[in-house]
Amino acid sequence: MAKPKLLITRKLRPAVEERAARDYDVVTNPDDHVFTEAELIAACRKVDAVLPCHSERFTAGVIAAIGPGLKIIANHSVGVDHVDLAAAREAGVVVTNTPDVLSDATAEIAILCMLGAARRGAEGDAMVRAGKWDFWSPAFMVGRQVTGKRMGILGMGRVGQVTADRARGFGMEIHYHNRRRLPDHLEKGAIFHDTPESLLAVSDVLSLHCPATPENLGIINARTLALLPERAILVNTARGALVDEDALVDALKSGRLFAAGLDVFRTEPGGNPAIAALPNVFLLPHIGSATEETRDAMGFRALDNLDAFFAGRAPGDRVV
Ligand code: 8YV
Repeated sequence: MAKPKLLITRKLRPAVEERAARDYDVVTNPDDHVFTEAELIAACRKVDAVLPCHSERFTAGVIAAIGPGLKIIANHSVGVDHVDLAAAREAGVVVTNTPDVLSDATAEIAILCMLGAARRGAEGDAMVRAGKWDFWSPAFMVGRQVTGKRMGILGMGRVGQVTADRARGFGMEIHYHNRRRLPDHLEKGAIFHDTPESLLAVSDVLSLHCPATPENLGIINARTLALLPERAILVNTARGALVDEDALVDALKSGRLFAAGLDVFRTEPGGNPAIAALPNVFLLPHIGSATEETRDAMGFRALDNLDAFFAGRAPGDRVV
């Protein structure tokens, strides 16, 4: 039987590419560029399946233009906000993601962002590198300690839960808001808030872990930032679209917010120059899941979903 035709939109780990080439008739993107919409449509028209990252946007228009040949979008990401799920459902296209396997790596980055923001990591690093470290005093580069503070987790899914576990290591008191309250064995003593507002009011550090669903877009804005305790720290390793970046810049400039640690932005790649110009930010280029171990696991998980689908079984991580 002929192998199914699979488009892999971006460069993946060697072992993942090897396994894909063994089991599928693979079309790759040798120079690893972000496809234009037209390129994505043209490439997807020629295959049975696509294995994309969050950098490829499957809008309703794109899904309609691809037409009936494409059977499955097996994402190499846990987030699926780049796919119009209703349009995929309507078109009969199966959609899968890669949950669990990236929770540890992303929680590590959330803790890095928290500490980098709280302890002025970017400012200190830039100063030493630039040869501008010409002074020291006990009053110099004083940050905020996170040990013993309250950590608010907005969205207590898998990544939120692992981030909470890591923050417990700093003696932080964990608070969270989630659509549903977690059972005791997952809650582990964390304090549930039934609204985001109630959570924000107690969060010395607020870490975002909710998906960028339509109702969550801009959930961090001028109104909600004003609910945080004075001089709180915002951490975002989820999606840039959760935050009104103009309001964030205002809060960081005024000192209302002590600092922010951000791995994600509204515009990617690139970020936001107004945020990058501020001293009290610690910034990373969307690398939450970027470890060798996790990228291997994500690729294999996406292939597991494809294998199940083409063997006539239900893919384990079916979203649509
Ligand atoms: C990825 C992500 O960077 O999983 C997600 O939702 O944002 C990231 O893990 C990316 O899509 C890798 O393919």
